[in-house]
Amino acid sequence: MSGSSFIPYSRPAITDEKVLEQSTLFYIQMKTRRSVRHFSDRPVADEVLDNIILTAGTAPSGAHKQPWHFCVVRDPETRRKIREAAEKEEYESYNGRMTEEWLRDLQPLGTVWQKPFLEITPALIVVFRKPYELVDGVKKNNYYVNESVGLACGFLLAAIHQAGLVSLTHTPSPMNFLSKVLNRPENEKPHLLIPVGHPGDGCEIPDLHRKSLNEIATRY
Ligand code: IYR
Repeated sequence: MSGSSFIPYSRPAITDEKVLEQSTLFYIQMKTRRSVRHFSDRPVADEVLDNIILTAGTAPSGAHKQPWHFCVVRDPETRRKIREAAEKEEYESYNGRMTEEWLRDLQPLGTVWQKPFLEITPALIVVFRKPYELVDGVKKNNYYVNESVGLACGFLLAAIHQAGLVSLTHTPSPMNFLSKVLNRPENEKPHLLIPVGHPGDGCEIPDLHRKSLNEIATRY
């Protein structure tokens, strides 16, 4: 017995011209995605966040283990705790833990240890990775967990952008405080903290440039 069962799969018939058009349109859409740090408090519906997370859950994963968990945090008191703990760590990072080179590299982004957006946005999505599952107290291994969760986060960011919203990939370091504040089980490790919402009035982003195709790709 192979233990597998297969079902037919195909995509709708499509011309080469349409493939080109769709790939172009998607690129045009995605290239306007930017990380923002200045959010408004305009609400976002639960259903929107559900769709975004469902999209992230369509990512491929090692042995299809789907080793991720997404926490949607709206509760003000929980967010106050997250901000307090994140800023405590970030203060230490910006004042001694990060190297001079690192701080210089961050200068164009204008980042600082203060993280008001953690309380301003309508929601935070905290992504956890699951190195293993706990089934009746027994550890079951997951595979390529970082790769899988990275892919899911990519899908998540694309879905946020496609919905017309903005986000930030925030990595307070270390971020084990998130396990505690959100009371997560021992087999979940915090991976990324993603504030989601609309840009604030007068929002500005650094004038960054993306590498050209030739810089990021080689044809053989
Ligand atoms: N985690 C810090 C510092 C930081 C690090 C990198 I690498 C960035 O691309 C941006 C920020 C912070 O969130 O401010």
